[in-house]
Amino acid sequence: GAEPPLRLALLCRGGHGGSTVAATELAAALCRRGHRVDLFVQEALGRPPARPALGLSILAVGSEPRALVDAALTRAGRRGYDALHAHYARPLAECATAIADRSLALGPRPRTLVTLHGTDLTGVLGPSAPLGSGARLAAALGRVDEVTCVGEDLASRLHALPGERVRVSVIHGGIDLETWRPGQRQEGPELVHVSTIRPLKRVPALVEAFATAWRGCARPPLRLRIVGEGPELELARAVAGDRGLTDSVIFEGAIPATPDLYRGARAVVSWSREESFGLSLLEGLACGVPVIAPQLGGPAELVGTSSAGSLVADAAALTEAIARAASPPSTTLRRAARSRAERFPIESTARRYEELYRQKVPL
Ligand code: GMT
Repeated sequence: GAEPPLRLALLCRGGHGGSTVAATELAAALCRRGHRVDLFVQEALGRPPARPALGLSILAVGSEPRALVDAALTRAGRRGYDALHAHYARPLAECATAIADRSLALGPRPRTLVTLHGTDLTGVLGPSAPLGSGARLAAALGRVDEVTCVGEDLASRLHALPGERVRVSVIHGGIDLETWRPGQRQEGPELVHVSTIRPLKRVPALVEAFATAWRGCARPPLRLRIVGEGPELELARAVAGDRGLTDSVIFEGAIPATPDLYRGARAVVSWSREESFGLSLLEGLACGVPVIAPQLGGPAELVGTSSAGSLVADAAALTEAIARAASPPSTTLRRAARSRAERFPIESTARRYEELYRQKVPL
């Protein structure tokens, strides 16, 4: 017969980061499948779920891990959770383990899962990471039932962690294809960039490439619309000012991205130094917008061998791709973008996680 609905707790950081958007949209998709989900956020959500979802509760608990654990145990009550799913490894993996340990008094131990989204793994690898942080991450991952990654490339980096090899499944991120779809074209030709404007997003260099593409041109034929806030916002703004592009590079601040932001854009563009998935690129593709992105990790997995975008290896190739965007994409290209996005429905992502939530804990 039909399996009973699950009672789930998803834990995420809150704010505007991609891991939080991914957790929120997964929570909403799980509710549409009939489950009840409590989404615990450390800070307020930057953006609500794209569609309201019955059975979804969002609980802001602050940044203190202990407060999150206590709030989840109170909320769990006698019935307890079937599974606890942390989005972003630390400290949320430890929180999930602590909640599961302390739930034992109530009944069966809930399943524990951690999804690695990117910098939660890559930020602790390599010489610039604080000493011992890789070991702490490995220990945290060693204590949960399942570890998943949002992309193949990210998963391939796990072997660099110290200690025993961590078993991992790749479950790509997904998108609500009902909400994110092509529609009325927006006014004026433009490129769209959405990010948290941190150094790894290389936004000043993106503005520089945009300036180089139109050097010597009195008025660029395209605008570059930048959505987001972060530590390199002022630097990016200064580059635009220095290059005389204050009218052509538009900084929107941290407004929530919507389908209307992308619709009709010439391309959605990223120049990240690393990107394990690339949710905003996928939002653009789903709206029928081709991507211009670095030839690495998530963007390469999203575009695959399709013609849905230009994957560029260096700043010169980025500049060329931006210059080519002066002509509008063909209908064939817009269709290729949409059909590539259709490989990543959030329902499939939710189904894969549901299988992991239901697996029995080995005795
Ligand atoms: O990209 C960000 O600024 C936020 C970051 C996060 O961890 O919240 O995003 C990561 O997770 C997203 C959702 O899975 C992915 O789309 C991003 O590619 C990934 N960021 C990086 O790998 C740098």
